[in-house]
Amino acid sequence: MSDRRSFLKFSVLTSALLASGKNLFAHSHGEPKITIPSSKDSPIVISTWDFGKAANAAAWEVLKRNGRALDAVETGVKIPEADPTNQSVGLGGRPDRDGHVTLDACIMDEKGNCGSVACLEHIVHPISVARNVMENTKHVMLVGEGALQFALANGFHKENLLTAKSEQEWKEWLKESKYEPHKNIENEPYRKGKDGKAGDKNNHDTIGMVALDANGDLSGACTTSGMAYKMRGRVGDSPIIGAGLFVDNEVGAATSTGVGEEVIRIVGSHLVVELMRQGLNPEQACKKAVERIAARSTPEKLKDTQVGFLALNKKGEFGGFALQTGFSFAVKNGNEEKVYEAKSLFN
Ligand code: SD4
Repeated sequence: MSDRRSFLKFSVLTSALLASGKNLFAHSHGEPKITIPSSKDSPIVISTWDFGKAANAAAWEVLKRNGRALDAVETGVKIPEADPTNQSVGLGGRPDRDGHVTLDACIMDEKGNCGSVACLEHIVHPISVARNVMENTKHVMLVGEGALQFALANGFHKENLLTAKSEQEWKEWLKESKYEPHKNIENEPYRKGKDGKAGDKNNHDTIGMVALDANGDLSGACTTSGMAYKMRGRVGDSPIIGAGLFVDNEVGAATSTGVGEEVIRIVGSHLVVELMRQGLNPEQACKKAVERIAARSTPEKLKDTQVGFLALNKKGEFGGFALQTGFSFAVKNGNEEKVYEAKSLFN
């Protein structure tokens, strides 16, 4: 059956079921389980930071045609990955302290399948390599040389990801060689533009994106060049399933940004999803996870740390929460296209 015909059949079926007030197709063995989204706001896509807006727009092109959330999130995050002016994701990302741009990414679908690459060099779209790992290997995660080998064997091309701007900034950094994880806290000097005003749009972090499609299925993707000037071989939370991203199609999906070490310690995104399972709404769940990080830290350390969580539940409700001010997230559905400032524990 053609895609269009199956979609028409699906639409007629879903309209009838919605009219009858039923929320779920009964299904027997071998038949696909089709959940009708209970929110009038689905499909929906949300992603971290204000640069998420452009990524959401690309994802929306897939979602609005009743495409799969998995395709939407991959398509969406490829936008910042390919943008050389974005210095925290993909091409143009800031390098490690030895000058290598090393990328971390993961992806997860509605069936709990997942794929991930860490410390991958020379490939513009690590998210697509992660999807390849998920779909074409028996593994979840490939790292470093092995991940590159796999990418090259699967049609990806080797490219230089270090742009002149990132290289020049790295050389400046080398003069003092002082590693300070980016905080991405409002009014931090590094977020200021050339005019000295806060909010340089080029200074952002990881993109984490989660989406709910017209079929009621959730998927997520997360991709980053990680903390600038990190140690060679350092891997953050972003490619770690459960830390930087987690999807449970019964409950919701969550993703994170900020200092990855803090997120890994509490397996943050999995925690957020489990908190939603216990009945918290997305913002409350993100807040609880942030509070857990705070409870395990010291005021001195927290002052220099930013972590933000973003979550979407099965009903299409969304929310985010951060340790510090300055964390924004972008939302796109049939009704709105908006960037929200997340609430935070500290001001
Ligand atoms: C990491 N979480 O590598 C990523 C980077 C990031 O704000 O989001 N920084 O730890």
